[in-house]
Amino acid sequence: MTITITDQHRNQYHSQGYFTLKNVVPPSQREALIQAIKDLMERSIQTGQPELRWINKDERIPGRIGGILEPSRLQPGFADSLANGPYFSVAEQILKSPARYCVCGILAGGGGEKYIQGWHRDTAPIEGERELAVLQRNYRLYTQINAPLYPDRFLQIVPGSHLRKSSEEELDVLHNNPTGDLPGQITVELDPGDVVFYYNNLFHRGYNPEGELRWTMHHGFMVANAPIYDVEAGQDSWIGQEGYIESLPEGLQVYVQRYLDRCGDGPAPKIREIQD
Ligand SMILES: O=C(O)CCC(=O)C(=O)O
Repeated sequence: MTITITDQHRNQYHSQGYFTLKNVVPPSQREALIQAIKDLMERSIQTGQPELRWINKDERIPGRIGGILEPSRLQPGFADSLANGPYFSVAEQILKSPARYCVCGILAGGGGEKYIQGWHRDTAPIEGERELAVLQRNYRLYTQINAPLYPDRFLQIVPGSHLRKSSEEELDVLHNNPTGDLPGQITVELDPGDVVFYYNNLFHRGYNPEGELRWTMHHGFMVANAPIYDVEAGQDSWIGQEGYIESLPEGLQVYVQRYLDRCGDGPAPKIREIQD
């Protein structure tokens, strides 16, 4: 599916650090994903593989699931949704560059299990002399999405906090009460079919204090020619297996191949640092 983003989307992403596309994942794709998650759970229960973290196994309530393209967790529905959905092509428009696979997973929760993250930037320091330089460098390299299969009111963000140093007030909360409120915070309201694209160094957190049902796809995209950073390194151990890339739908192969093409021998640079 190809979606062309508008100047309004670009401007909002630049000034606020995110935008939402409403109703862009059709019901058929969402149903296929729900079935894929159910199949994965049954496989895990029947064979013991893959091991999943369960909130309640009897009620089939899984915890967060990472690495959904790894052979042990891969379901055709996961790969098809990435091949046919709007994710990579919109990420490329945001990054103004060819993109590559970086990470893919599912923010799963429910069963009353509380999920309250501390406020954070994923891949930048919250203070210090390199804070701004890392924020600016990584802004050009990476973007990510949440795409819910059920209504999702669990991502909180501070719009506009992504390309500036943390304020004194923010640092006070982060150091002394990291699960407290931040000035200007909002909840991103998503319904099935919606996708939020956001820069992961926007101050954000997952916040689901009642442990309500959540199955939300969560994927990250890197500029194709960026080095393989520490946070995504090592995935060539399965992407590089003979026949793996060819087993994926054609529309996904190129993005995963680009990951492999960037793998080298040296140590992966640290994404939270600027190398001198
Ligand atoms: O739960 C969410 O929506 C955000 C997840 C997140 O920020 C993280 O895992 O770093």
